Amino acid sequence: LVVALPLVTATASSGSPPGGAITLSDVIPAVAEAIPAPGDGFRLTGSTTITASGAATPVAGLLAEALRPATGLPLPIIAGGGAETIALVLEPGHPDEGYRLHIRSQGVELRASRPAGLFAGVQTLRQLLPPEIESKTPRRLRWVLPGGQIKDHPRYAYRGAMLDLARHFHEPAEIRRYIDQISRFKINHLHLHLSDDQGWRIEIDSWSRLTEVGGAPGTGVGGRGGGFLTKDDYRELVRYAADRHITVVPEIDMPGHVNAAQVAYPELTCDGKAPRQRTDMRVGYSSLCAHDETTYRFVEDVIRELAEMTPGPYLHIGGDEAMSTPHGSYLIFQKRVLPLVRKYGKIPYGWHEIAQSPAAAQTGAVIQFWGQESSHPAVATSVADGARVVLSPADRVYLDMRYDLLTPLGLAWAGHIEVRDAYDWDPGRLLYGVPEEKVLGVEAPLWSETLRSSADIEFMAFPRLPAIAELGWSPRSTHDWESFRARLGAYGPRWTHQGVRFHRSTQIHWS
Ligand code: TNX
Repeated sequence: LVVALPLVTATASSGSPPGGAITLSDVIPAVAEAIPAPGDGFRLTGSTTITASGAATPVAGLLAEALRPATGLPLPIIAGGGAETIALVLEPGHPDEGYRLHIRSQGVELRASRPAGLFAGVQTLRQLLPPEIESKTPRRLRWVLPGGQIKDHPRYAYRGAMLDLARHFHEPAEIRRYIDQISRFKINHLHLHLSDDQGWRIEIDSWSRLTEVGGAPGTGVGGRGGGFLTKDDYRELVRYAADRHITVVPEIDMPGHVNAAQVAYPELTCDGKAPRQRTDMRVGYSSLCAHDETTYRFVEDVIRELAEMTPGPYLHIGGDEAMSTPHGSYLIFQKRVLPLVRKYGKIPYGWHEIAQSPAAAQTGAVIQFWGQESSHPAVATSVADGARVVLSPADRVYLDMRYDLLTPLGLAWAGHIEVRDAYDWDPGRLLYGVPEEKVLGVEAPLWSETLRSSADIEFMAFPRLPAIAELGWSPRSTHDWESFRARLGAYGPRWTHQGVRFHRSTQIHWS
């Protein structure tokens, strides 16, 4: 007998007062539905266990790893149930990545159809414990989860973050750190921008000078930094991300943004002459040659090798700012290259300029919209003909834009983006002619011209990334700036405990 639970839609919570009790709705991204049962909370103690078996076990491992340092509790993972346990249960009937969390004084049940749903539920559970749970050393505290039920699932299947490794290389350890942080907000795709005019950051066996030359020291903006991912580095990152239910989306940017490749291989230019190496921040000056078969030999080799090491469904071919590619050549190029992605089993993905090519719709491509306008006829036409869209409007979600005039890092060509600008828009209604059901999701790109360290990355991503994560995950009905800013303010101490140097936006009352 299946009894429908009397769940209510979460209403805007005003967040907890500093030091006040955490309630079931104090989560980022906002949960779809919650019914609190105050007074029926579950307390973690020395006898608490985590119950899991089969495919739920790795998620239980991550939960235990998250809770042990601050609580100092053993929290053993056991196969059979029992009293005082947090049970991770896999069972059919829940939406993709959705989960149910039921917290009672006798125990906790987290249910989902697949491990991704359990992982999402675990991120919720962590936020329901006091901020000190983020401490790396044991704290003496009452570790109580608030009682009640949560039923949650994502609004969009694709919730992404992009990191630019080309303008400044970021080491695998820095990428893993970012993966850890974005996974807390239920981001499920990490897009890596692996090549640009300055550098080439992924090893390709059949064209080895790409990284020998394009990944050499001094290939970052301003001649600083350098480096690249070996194939093993990349595979290891893919695995690390997958353990956190994040799919890696690799991007090779073309036909523009290819100066580094052309320095390594002058035959990739139309005149065969090697261009000079460039580490300035200008864009739009380089182009592959659409009329030369060498181009397609190169592109096919790169796509093949990249597809081979990428288990995820998407392969991003860039396509943006090809200002020195004549329009006709751009169309010829895309007509050849978009189907090549399909040939190697991947879904073609590109910046919205690819919408100019009928091949985008024909190949069922995903178009990443980065414009600032509310109407884009080429994108709307592509969508009507079969393409889907990921939304990255530059004036809302570009994490490399400054917050305000005083921001010490970042650029400002798409304006200043404060937390409220990042939060207050609706992906389902952004673009005329792009209906909600054609929106695959949202993505927050972080371009690295001005960013080098993890501290730089974190300062720009936090607290805006959680705003975009909420747009991607939470139902439209929960959208509420006052609720979001209260929950964000209460999140601040968690970052502080983690050692994340976030931007203390003056729009937020930080606790
Ligand atoms: C535009 S948006 C770019 C990048 C720059 C970025 C800086 C897009 C697809 N291309 O080449 O890094 O602006 O904000």
